Amino acid sequence: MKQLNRKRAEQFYETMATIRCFEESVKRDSMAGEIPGFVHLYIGEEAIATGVCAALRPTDLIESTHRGHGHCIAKGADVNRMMAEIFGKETGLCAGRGGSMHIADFSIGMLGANGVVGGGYNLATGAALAHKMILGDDTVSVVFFGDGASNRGTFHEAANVASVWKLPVIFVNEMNCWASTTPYRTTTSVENISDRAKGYGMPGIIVDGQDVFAVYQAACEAVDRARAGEGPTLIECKTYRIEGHFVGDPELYRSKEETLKIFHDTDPLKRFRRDIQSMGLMTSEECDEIDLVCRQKIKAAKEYAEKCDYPKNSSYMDYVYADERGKSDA
Ligand SMILES: Cc1ncc(C[n+]2csc(CCOP(=O)(O)OP(=O)(O)O)c2C)c(N)n1
Ligand SMILES: [Mg+2]
Repeated sequence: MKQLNRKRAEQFYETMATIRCFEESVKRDSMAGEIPGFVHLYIGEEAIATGVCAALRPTDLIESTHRGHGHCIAKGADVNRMMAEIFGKETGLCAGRGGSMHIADFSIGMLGANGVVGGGYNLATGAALAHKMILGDDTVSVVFFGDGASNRGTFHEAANVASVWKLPVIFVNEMNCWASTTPYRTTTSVENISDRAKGYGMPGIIVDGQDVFAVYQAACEAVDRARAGEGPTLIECKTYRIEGHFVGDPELYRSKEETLKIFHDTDPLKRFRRDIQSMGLMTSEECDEIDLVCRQKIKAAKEYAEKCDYPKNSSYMDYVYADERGKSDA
């Protein structure tokens, strides 16, 4: 059983606050038309990426979704280069070619966000297979996925092979009650996504996704299991999608009042603040100080992204091929 000490509390709060500030900044800039392409925000779901990634080693791997900024930050991505990527700049983590939905940074084990819903399972499972069978180390691979994504065939294929071959994969479901405009109950055959684990012979765990420490504890157990060669675990984190599906979504399918009330009652940052204060681990002033540092960090990231250059037109073929065939002279 892990203990919540001051160092860990600070780390959790800072990661969640960084994600929140990052997303609020991206939301403003996307609404102002400064960001190309669709943006999907992680506001209200910060505890999941934070708790899971805190249970991992830097060398462990994650596969993310279209809603992936929080996963990148929690795994340790540089926020300046993330912001530059979202703005489409050459200094971005993928040289401005990927944007919000395709951020990757292999140097920190972030194998990629993914615009293809359900596109991450087989990449994460394949990476786990490679580490277990070829590289022969005890690296663990995590795939984040939504409730809607759990209905893709790729989930069922990956879960089956991961279980049969006892691969070190952790399936982390972000059960936020919505898949785009469709409510969970109208599209999904099971009461809980974790029920699906039974069909694949792996443990299926439900955790309160608004409680960062609960997520961390569940992730630590799944990581231990995976490293010990006992195979995959499915962790279902109950959360709620506070923002529209994408920035600019008119949200005609649900009431704003209801969403705001849920956020008011379940905001993972406010809740963690209350918890750590009542446990005497951090004061309100110390949390405010972290908030301030995060705001400054994200303001600097935005300034960095704005001043960087867009890729040159002549470089449009760069990175199209893995070898040098597509490389321009510029
Ligand atoms: C293969 C595929 N089908 C459909 C889409 C369109 N689409 C983008 S996000 C989304 C909903 C995903 O819902 P969920 O998996 O619950 O993730 P959430 O957005 O709630 O985080 C859909 C249908 C897509 N990008 N890829
Ligand atoms: Mg969803």
